[in-house]
Amino acid sequence: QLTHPVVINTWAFVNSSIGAWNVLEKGGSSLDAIEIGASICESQQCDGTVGYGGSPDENGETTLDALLMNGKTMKVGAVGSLRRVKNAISVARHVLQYTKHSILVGDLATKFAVQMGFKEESLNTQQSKHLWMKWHNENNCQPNFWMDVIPDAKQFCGPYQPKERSHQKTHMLKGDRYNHDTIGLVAIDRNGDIAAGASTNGAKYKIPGRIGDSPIPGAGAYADNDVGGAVATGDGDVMLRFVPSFLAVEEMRRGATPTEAATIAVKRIAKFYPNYMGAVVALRMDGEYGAACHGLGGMPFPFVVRDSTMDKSKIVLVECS
Ligand code: SD4
Repeated sequence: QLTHPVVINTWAFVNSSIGAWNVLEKGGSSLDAIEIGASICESQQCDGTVGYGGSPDENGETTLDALLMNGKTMKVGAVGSLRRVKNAISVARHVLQYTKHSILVGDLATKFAVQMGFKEESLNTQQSKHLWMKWHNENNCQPNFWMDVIPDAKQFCGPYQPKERSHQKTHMLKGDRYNHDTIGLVAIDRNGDIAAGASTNGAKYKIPGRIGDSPIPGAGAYADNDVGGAVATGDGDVMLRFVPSFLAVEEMRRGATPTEAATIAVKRIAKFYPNYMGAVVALRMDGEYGAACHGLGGMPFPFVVRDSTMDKSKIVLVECS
């Protein structure tokens, strides 16, 4: 059955929408559209929170989380804490397509990626080094391995004792939306097949090894051809406990509109964590879409939509609870 393609994505990442739409318009699959859309954000380092060179961990390293889900086969491919490979969503695609597994993590995900032909290279940049250095300095740091890279590093001394793992405090700062900008996309192609996916470099100054919600099926993204799909963005440590993308899809299955479903998912989390920040975007198989958000410091949440009735990708703003 041929259908009208549509793609929605989190935040105002319009270039990803355009890339994904170009695939769908030519009759490409929703999986391809998600992969292309997310990889555009990865290479353009959207907001510094997707792709290489952003959100350094406590050791100063950027690592990547990504997930791709096929709503026709219910297959998933994901990578968590992927090191030294820039193309997280494409590695996730390889996990989905060429293995029987769903999630690979850390160095061994890197090894898999290299075996699949991906290039191994540092994900750190001058910008991520400076971000890390500033944070490290504010947290009473000592001379460290950046000394050869940043001569000023010599002046930062003292035993390095992270004060109450201070990334957690920064993470909750109201209005600090730049700590929370995962690209998440849901797309339906001409064959009526849905897919969803997400890609991020996670939370700044995280404990090395931490993964967020984005690579967890049902948390970062979820898709089911019978109903629709959803993606989530925000404070991943808290959000993943509620598998909000899965919840939004299940609410749509029970008859909720996409906006109602996203609202239910967002509010479920707020009941336990009133100070969290996050958003859920949902798409139903008939092309209807909606979103809801919580705690973005008074700012509305933007998401992008493109379907065949539009001549360009449209940014929609949602007021948060
Ligand atoms: C995480 N959810 O790792 C991600 C961060 C993010 O929009 O930006 N979400 O917690």
